[in-house]
Amino acid sequence: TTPKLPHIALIPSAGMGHLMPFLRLAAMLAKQNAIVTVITAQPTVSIAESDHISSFLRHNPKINHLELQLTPSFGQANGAPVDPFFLQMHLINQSIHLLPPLLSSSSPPISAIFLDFLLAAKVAPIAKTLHLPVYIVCTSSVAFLSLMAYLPMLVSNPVEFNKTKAEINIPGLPPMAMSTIPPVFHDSGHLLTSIIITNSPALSEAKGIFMNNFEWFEASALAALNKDRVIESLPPVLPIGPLEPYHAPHDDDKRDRYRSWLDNQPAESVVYISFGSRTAMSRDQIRELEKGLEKTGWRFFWVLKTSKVDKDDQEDAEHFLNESFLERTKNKGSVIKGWVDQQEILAHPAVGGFVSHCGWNSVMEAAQQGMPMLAWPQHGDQKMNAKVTEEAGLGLWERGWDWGPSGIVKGEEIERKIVELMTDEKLRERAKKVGEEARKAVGRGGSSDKVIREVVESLII
Ligand code: BUP
Repeated sequence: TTPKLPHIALIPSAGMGHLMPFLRLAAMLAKQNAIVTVITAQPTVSIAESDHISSFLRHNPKINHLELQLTPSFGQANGAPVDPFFLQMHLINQSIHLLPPLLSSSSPPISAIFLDFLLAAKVAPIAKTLHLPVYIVCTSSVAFLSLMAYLPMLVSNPVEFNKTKAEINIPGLPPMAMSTIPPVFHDSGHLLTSIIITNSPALSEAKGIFMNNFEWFEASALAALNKDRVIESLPPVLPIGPLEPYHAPHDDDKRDRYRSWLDNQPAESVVYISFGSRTAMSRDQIRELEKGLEKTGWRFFWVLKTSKVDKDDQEDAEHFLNESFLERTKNKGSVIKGWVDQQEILAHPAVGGFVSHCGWNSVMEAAQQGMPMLAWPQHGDQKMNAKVTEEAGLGLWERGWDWGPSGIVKGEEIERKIVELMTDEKLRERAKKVGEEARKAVGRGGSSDKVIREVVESLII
């Protein structure tokens, strides 16, 4: 009989940082002739998510789509407002009883599930009942995966895992500075913390853990995990990145305008600034960033966000910026509100540096382009990702920078660091080397390419 192509179900959790790598993986698997079904939660938190799902499906008509209908919720727990993305992660788990009928009615029958780490505990038992192999997709760095995998051990030892300690020790890894650990991890009642603690033990149920990463980039942390040094029961940790952007041509007026703006700038003359899809900037910090950018004299392309969820972020950039700043910089800079194609911007020859919050997808996109970064992390995994970025030689990281409750970074500081980002030739060289290694990994026969091919082949029946 002819071998049967595997039918893989992909299940992401909430937010663009989770959706994007899953869609990229879906496209990659389809290219290797796997049959692919993407299962997403409905409704999504952000417009960006629903827009990307529909445009992805339009341009990848062979990929199937199923929806998990969530029960509406009021976004409150114990009266306190909850981060809508964390709440969504929780709600997807609460609605997971809707998954088995979706899986069993798929045709041809599903042969494997690739699911988000944040769904592992609920989905692994379902997969077991259906005799389906499970691969977990981790959307962060290997360093952060280690921390999440070890978190149940940490929280069970409050004496050691104490905010006042300078660092923590995870077996097999260099000490981690407490300042890089998300403060909410000290509160096991916090929604994100409890989601992670619940899901970590289920990592061991999977056949492998995929990382949007490549061996060279985080080699020693990967080796530690794969030698059972962090925790014993982990399955192989498999770097398959940087995940390649999928084909989804998108032309609209806004895009045409910023593309042609970039086309008219000299090579490597533009600083690209973005803090990802979920991080809003305060008015005070916006003022300081304006000052810093203007003083550097470098050209800039700044994606401005002023609300956590895009639905609430409707005003134009002009509404938040100083009129005189806009007037003085009109030939030097561009400030955009709303979604841009980051992958395309990072690949543009005019862009020479990236000021980033260090969301993991952004780090991998910069790695792929060999783009020097200035890490300006805020919360979640970002500080740990910033450290990884610095250690790999891809970026600079000024540890004291914080906004929000802990303070504002002054314009002069920003100016100094951006000048360093744009003029440090050693950094540019190292970043180029990172880009070469990244492209080697995903090229035919490269380390990441080999891993994903082997997994798909192993699923052919
Ligand atoms: Br904003 C924005 N265009 O305008 P991260 C983001 N992206 O293409 P996250 C755009 O979304 P947190 C935009 O290239 C990346 O693939 C970007 O994921 C793309 O950060 C993705 O970088 C964003 O992991 O923030 O998830 O937005 O770290 O807070 O989860």
